[in-house]
Amino acid sequence: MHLTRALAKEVGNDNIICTDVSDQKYDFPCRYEKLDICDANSYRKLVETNKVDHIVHLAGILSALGEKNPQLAIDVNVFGVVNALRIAQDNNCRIFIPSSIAVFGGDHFNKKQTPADSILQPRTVYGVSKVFNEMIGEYFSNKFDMDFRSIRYPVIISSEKFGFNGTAAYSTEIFFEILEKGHYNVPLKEDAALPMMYIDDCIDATMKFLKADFNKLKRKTYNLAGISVAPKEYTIAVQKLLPGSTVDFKPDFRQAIAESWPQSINDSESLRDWNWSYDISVSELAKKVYDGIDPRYKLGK
Ligand code: AKB
Repeated sequence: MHLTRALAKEVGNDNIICTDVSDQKYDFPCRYEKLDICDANSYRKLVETNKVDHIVHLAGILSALGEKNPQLAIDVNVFGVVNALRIAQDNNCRIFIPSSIAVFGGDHFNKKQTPADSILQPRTVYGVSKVFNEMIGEYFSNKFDMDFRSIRYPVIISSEKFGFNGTAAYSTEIFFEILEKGHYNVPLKEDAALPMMYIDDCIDATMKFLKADFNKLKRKTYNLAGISVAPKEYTIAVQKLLPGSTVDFKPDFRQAIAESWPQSINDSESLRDWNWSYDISVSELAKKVYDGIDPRYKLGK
């Protein structure tokens, strides 16, 4: 939704088609088409009929939902991406496919300031599928001379009340729960630090990356660091915004996922190749989330 609006502003409302697997749920400034990206024929027909020259393929099943339904994650994150790459190759399209810090995992990488060229041994089907996305995308790019590029996103936080299918979705869910009930049980341990970024800043980074000169990019996939945020620090910032609220830390299955990921990321190549840098405080991050929440949820606060 956020990137669609940014892309429409960049290329013009008439030069973008937004798709999703469900009926249209949001007001977009551009044409909307219902599309299941696992249906290769429909995907191909939409691209070829409209002479699409740039595919931004965001469809994906996130980590926590993927662990509940691995087959769906494989269908969407693996076979759906193969559909996109084949269609892009046949139609000379540029293609962007997002990756994630979830590609990191196992015991053989540095969890602090994790460099882009680390051993990738993800422990989730989401992470495995994202490693595949990066590798198959790079293969298509090198074999068929395609403009494929990808960003390993950190935890992206929005102010919208939906899904909460990500491992660190607590960062948004906490506000809605506290605004409704005054209390929130954080599904991670206090010290489960993860790299995080607010959605608006993520969109700024993505647009900057998409506009970067492909010939100046020395790699296909780039780290994006955000800032390292521990639940304890974040909940203190939230409680300052919502005085009188209470939180507990009650780790669930998502704790094991969070522990397998980096605590902080080194994204020096992104600064070097496409001039990206980002630094805000945890309090500023929490305030961005809170300020972006629909006022209807804050009545009486
Ligand atoms: C997820 O699914 O949890 C990921 C992430 C790194 O937040 N998008």
